[in-house]
Amino acid sequence: MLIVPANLSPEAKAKLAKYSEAKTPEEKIKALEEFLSAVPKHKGTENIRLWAKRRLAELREEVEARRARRGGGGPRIFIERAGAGQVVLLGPPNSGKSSILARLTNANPEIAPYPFSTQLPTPGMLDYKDIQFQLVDTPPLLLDQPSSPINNKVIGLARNANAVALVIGLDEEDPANTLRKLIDFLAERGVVITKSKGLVRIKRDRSVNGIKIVGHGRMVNFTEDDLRRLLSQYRIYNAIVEMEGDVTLDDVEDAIFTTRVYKPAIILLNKADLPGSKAKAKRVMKHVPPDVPVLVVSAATGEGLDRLGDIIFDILEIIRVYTKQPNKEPDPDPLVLEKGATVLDAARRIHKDLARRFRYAKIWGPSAKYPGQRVGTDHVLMDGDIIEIHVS
Ligand SMILES: Nc1nc2c(ncn2[C@@H]2O[C@H](COP(=O)(O)OP(=O)(O)OP(=O)(O)O)[C@@H](O)[C@H]2O)c(=O)[nH]1
Ligand SMILES: [Mg+2]
Repeated sequence: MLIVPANLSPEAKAKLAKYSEAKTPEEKIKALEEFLSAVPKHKGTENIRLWAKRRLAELREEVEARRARRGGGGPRIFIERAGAGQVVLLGPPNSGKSSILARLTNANPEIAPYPFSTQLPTPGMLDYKDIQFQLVDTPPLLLDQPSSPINNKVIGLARNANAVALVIGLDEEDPANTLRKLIDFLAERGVVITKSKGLVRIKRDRSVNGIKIVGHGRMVNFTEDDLRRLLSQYRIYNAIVEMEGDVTLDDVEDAIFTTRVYKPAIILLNKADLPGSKAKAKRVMKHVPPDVPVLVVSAATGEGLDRLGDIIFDILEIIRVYTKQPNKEPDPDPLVLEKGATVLDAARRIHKDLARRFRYAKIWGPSAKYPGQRVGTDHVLMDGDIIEIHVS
């Protein structure tokens, strides 16, 4: 996590502000270089200097990659989403990401007893109760080489996904430590996997008069005045600040520099077939963030993996709603909607005209008081519902 030291000189803060205002990678590089030369070297500024250097490396990488692309194509690393949700498998080399994809889907990724066998992301579809989830195998994250260009690409994939699965091998000497490193690694790059942790998003917006606070966040040990004062130090005067969870002033300061995203996550402790792995898994459990589900699995035997679909369904917070025409059977392919979706959301999803011409809907299933209940647009749907929409 980036913590901007309170004793940073006004000059250094101004340079940082310049960085956060910069639009292009080239401008950002210039601002960061100036920032680094304006920060005195001592223990109190160590973290921010490290952050700035890492960010610089990433930006230079980005500029380099763009030049290379202009030079001529090259493989695309982005995987278009498909199915009811995209779940990206993340983890250190050799943890079994490719093996899990191969076990659960039709995909045929390369699997090898040595690290770095996967070079490009590979998607595969996992069948689950009338729907499918897209699993994406990725090249390994190099936790000990923070500025490796592979890392940035994999983080990009994670940011674009609906959820992430962290894959750790129980053959590791200290899997708990690897897991902790992986979670920190993601958090430092703006991918957070627990909701309880404060999430802040700052959207600069000149049309907003002053600082507008939105969301359900709880401000821990600071006031709105403190927030305004902090933002004004970075010359942010007009912005929407969105907060979720327990937010500290440090979280706000972080958000000025990195856009954080929350990704629902599951932890897969793989290679549970190996001797001694169960005891290791127990020790890892003690270090898992409380609201993140964990499965102890084996890609080799399939153990534990039968529960993966249920958990993905759960963390994505979605529901399946089956549509039907009057006097016909329901469509076997359900709509996939967010938990809490209403009849109006379903109508809009089917066709944009449908919402306008809507008269009433009939509902069968979990949300219906009785089969065929007649409801209006506000009716909240539940997983497994069947809906028949009547229009004028
Ligand atoms: N015993 C055992 N070995 C496994 C299991 N899953 C994977 N392996 C082995 O671990 C090695 C690495 O597996 P991969 O699936 O290639 O691992 P990966 O995470 O994709 O590796 P990279 O692509 O290098 O990041 C291979 O030798 C696999 O056969 C498992 O559940 N049990
Ligand atoms: Mg692999």
